[in-house]
Amino acid sequence: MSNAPDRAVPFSGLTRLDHVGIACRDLDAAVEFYRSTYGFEVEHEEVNEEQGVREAMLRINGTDDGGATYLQLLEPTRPDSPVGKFLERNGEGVHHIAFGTGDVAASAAEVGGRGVRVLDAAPRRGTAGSQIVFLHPKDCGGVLTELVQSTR
Ligand code: MC0
Repeated sequence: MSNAPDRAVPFSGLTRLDHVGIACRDLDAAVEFYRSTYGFEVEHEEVNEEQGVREAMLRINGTDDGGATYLQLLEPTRPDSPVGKFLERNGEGVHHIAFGTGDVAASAAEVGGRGVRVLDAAPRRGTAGSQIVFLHPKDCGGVLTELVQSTR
């Protein structure tokens, strides 16, 4: 079977898995688990008050398009944030996946044009100065999905 894109489907501009976001209650403990169990190191850490998270990016590998793939560990800064509510309902675990693109506004418009609800009217600031939009999990098979234009 060929992996070539089906050109009957308009190109979304998505080129890689940028990261998997994991909700945790204690960021330092989660970082230590991934470091001591797998040897993954933190490349970047920050607080994003708009999103209500303290987060750490652990680089897993580089990719052909010059980007990279990460685990993103997310600790809520307040209980009424998306990650805070997720933890309350589900406990710790996978919170979202994020696909990388060179043009997040164009990719969001493409995907939105196919009937998927885009949760952000304009891209917001994500990790390390990236531009991000979220897609509604109910339109994505139950998976909260982020599109990210990374600066890395
Ligand atoms: C909620 N739902 C999820 C979900 N969060 N389903 C799958 N994965 C998730 N992470 C489901 C709930 O179970 C519920 O289903 C329904 O969606 C409504 O959830 P809710 O929490 O009661 O309602 P809302 O509408 O207030 O919030 C859900 C929504 C929100 C996805 C719209 O969390 C949101 O806007 N998220 C995007 C922003 C975000 O997550 N930021 C944190 C990461 P039922 O069946 O019970 O109705 S920030 C980040 O990651 C940045 C730093 C970065 O990457 O750089």
